Amino acid sequence: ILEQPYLDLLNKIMTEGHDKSDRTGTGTRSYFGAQMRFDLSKGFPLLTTKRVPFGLIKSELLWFLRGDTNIRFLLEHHNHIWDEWAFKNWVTSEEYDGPDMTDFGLRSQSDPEFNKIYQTEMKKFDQRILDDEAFAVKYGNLGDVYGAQWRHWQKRDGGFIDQIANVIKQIKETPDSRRMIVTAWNPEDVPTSALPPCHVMFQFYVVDGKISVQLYQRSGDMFLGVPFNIASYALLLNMIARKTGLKVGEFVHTLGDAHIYRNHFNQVKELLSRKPYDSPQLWLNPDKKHIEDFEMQDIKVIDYKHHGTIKAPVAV
Ligand code: UFP
Repeated sequence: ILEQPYLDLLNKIMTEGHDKSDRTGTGTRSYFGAQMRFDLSKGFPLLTTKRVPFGLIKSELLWFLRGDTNIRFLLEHHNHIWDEWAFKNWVTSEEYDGPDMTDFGLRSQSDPEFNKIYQTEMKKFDQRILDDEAFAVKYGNLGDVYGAQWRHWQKRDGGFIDQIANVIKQIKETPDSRRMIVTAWNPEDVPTSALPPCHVMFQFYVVDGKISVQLYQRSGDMFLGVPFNIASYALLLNMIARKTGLKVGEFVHTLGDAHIYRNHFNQVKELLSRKPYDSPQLWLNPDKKHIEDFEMQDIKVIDYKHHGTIKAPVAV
């Protein structure tokens, strides 16, 4: 069972984790320094014990790989996972003159009346990003998020570094290298960033014609975030393998603070009571090779058999 390491880690956190307060005020049970290994030659680690929306994972990864940091591309693909961050730029700007949106994240969860107003404002915002290019340039851009760090890391001398292109070159030319790393963590930006990178860095490793990747994730919401993160890096590794002509090896997922929010405990119990299915397979269009050429329809999971969705509140 490909997702077994994930299920085992949930179990370990529930039984051995420490109850701990956190930034969001929700409270978590947390375990520090955990590792899951997924052998990607066996299948694609999209969870089967609940439905994970793969379309969102695809469009987000394509967005990162394009070096795009504007939510417009995501909205064009009906992906709303980064909306709040751009919305915050807008509602805290001089130009915004709509209803008061102070603390919209918390209030939208606790106040149903406010939530309606918030949803309406968010819809208007999204539509304007799609319809009005100048508005999108101004308020849709998230600045230093993964797309920027991966593909155009700003240098002090004014130039930039394309870490993805560099690492692909290394994999091809010096596959034994122990320096094949992409990093997103920039200590200079952290104090001013709304969401410092969760996926801090990843490293590639090549042996016997197979390529593996290890991710260091500083903080993982095990129920909501981590299933996305697993699928995203598994997809990335498959694309890099395609590009470099190697077979896929393992995805090694290392976590710093691996936590389950207190208001996800019941959902976790439900998930752990379910019997996993065989994992799906990933299909990449055989005519595509370059990472930049992939589009949504070039990436599919096949034979994805899964249990139903389990809803859980997002901690903000
Ligand atoms: N989180 C994830 N995966 C991600 C992401 C966020 O699990 O890809 F962007 C979760 C981890 C944590 C919260 O629960 O979001 C971020 O909060 P903090 O910065 O305080 O760690």
